[in-house]
Amino acid sequence: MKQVEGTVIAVHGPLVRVQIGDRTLVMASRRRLNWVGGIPRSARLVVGDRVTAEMSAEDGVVVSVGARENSLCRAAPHSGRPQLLAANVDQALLVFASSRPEPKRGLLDRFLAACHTAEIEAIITVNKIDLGMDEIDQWLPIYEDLGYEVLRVSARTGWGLGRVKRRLVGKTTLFCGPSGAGKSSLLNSVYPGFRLKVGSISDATGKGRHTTTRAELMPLPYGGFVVDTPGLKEFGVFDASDADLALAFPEIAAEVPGCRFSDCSHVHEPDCAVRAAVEDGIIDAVRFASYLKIRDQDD
Ligand SMILES: Nc1nc2c(ncn2[C@@H]2O[C@H](COP(=O)(O)OP(=O)(O)OP(=O)(O)O)[C@@H](O)[C@H]2O)c(=O)[nH]1
Ligand SMILES: [Mg+2]
Ligand SMILES: [Zn+2]
Repeated sequence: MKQVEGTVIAVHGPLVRVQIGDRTLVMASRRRLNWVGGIPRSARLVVGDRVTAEMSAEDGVVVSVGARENSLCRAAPHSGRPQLLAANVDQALLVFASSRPEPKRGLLDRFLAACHTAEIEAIITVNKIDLGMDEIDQWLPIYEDLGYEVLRVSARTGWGLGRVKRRLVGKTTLFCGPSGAGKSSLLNSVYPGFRLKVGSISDATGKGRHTTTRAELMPLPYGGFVVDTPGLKEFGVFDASDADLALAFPEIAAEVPGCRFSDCSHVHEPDCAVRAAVEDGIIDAVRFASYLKIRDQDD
């Protein structure tokens, strides 16, 4: 039997769509998959997985999965359990709207921490700047000062799209962020050939309508791949010890060596350099609150 290699570009329940060379095939997978890198905690195929399939005539069945270089999880909407978004991505674009829906800094901080622990480069993208930038400019510079790359764009007017396109060439980029932020709109502006479905913003809640329902990996005409994903409400940071989580906040990590106790929790101990830095305004109080919230929720 002939074996071929491919990449999972979409998951439809028990079936996956696999890109093999320049064609795609929907196939099932063998019940006992061979996980080359060892069985991962989330042993279900996701977009970005590199697979080997056995072909018979026109049908294929996935038999093995390559070791994942990285993967990014979100917290599942109801259970809160880790749910993989995608595997083997080079970078992640977190798309927020400047307004409608209102950006949530807690979600941004979680996303940045999750990318850090997954060792995936994060790029903050603020879309809809045609609706105004005054509010976001009150806090966005905090992130620029921390060294994060920030792109300000408008899918509607095309402002800033050139920079986005240049950042995508030759890479596999995950687009994620809340519903209605304009991930699919941005992808359509980057390459109109995608023709992705775009939703509206509810007048009642100011939120998106969860228009994109599954992650999909798509090739860019000028090289590289993008993954559009459904809007997420919660972003989990899993498998990070308290010390690792502090490392995911670079400004906190920088102060930790100054704490009197090496296992300082930065909550109640005397001579805590982290809390002192928060009080002095060296660490932004919202960022510190995000850190504490993640630490207390994601045990
Ligand atoms: N004013 C303005 N509206 C935009 C912009 N980009 C997208 N929108 C609007 O925002 C709404 C949501 O856009 P989508 O692209 O569907 O958002 P999404 O992030 O893909 O949402 P989900 O698929 O639900 O996760 C649509 O009504 C778009 O027309 C922009 O740059 N400016
Ligand atoms: Mg969408
Ligand atoms: Zn401390």
